[in-house]
Amino acid sequence: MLGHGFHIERFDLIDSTNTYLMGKAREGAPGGLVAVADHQLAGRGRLDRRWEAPPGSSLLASILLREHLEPGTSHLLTAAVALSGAAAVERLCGLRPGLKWPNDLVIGGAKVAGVLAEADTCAPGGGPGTTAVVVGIGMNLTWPGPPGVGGTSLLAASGVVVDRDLLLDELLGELSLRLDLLRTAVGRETLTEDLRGSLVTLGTVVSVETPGGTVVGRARSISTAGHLVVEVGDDEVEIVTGDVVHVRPASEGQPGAD
Ligand code: BT5
Repeated sequence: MLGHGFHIERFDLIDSTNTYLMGKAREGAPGGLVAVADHQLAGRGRLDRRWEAPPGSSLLASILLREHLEPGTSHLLTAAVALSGAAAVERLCGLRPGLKWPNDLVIGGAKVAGVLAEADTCAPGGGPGTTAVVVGIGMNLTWPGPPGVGGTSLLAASGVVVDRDLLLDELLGELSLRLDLLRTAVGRETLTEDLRGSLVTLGTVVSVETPGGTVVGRARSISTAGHLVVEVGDDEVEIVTGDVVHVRPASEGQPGAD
């Protein structure tokens, strides 16, 4: 147990910290439960993708949250964890990762961490009107990710070998501040501004793979619901879910992989 109102369970080996905590949520476990593992056998990304990490190379953690969420604000939970991760890295490594919509932390365009949020509106427990949401984060400490995915590690980017438990402690301290912000309208506006200011995606030309096809245009903003607003010709397209597969500043003539 560390401070900040979180209760931490540690595992040498687990299938997935997200899967584990979702099971605990369905058993009625309280918000604030954290699972952290040295190694996952079935680490997950979005859309059934894999999150890979050799044993001991990464922060692999999930947090069960049971917040009263105003309609359309659930993306702020993902943002709160991502921003907390970035702030914790800045404190320990002296450099601040940017956020890449919708759920990556990047340094110099390379992915150093990914966030996965999963909700179960039927899970018992929690106060009236609260939803069980498990937010997981995988952050590369010493391994830059699998070949060919354009990843990096904190070690490669900053030269610092970050202690996993210290990083988790910093992240949870930052998160508890942001959970307080989530609980008021003014705080949510502050969080949204922080998100907008941290998103390296905004202002760049993006190609986004969406379920409905590829959208190419300039990323203009994030809607209050967390959707990416892309300017395509004279129109604005609001993207609910997708992968930014390609980003370049408008001033550059040639595309560059993000
Ligand atoms: C994510 O998904 O980026 C969310 C990753 C969340 C992982 C954490 S670990 C703790 C918790 N428990 C879990 O089971 N999951 C969470 P997505 O945007 O779908 O990105 C997945 C893609 O990132 C993969 O398809 C690979 O291309 C790439 N990838 C996999 N492992 C990586 C790594 N270590 N570093 C960089 N990229 C990676």
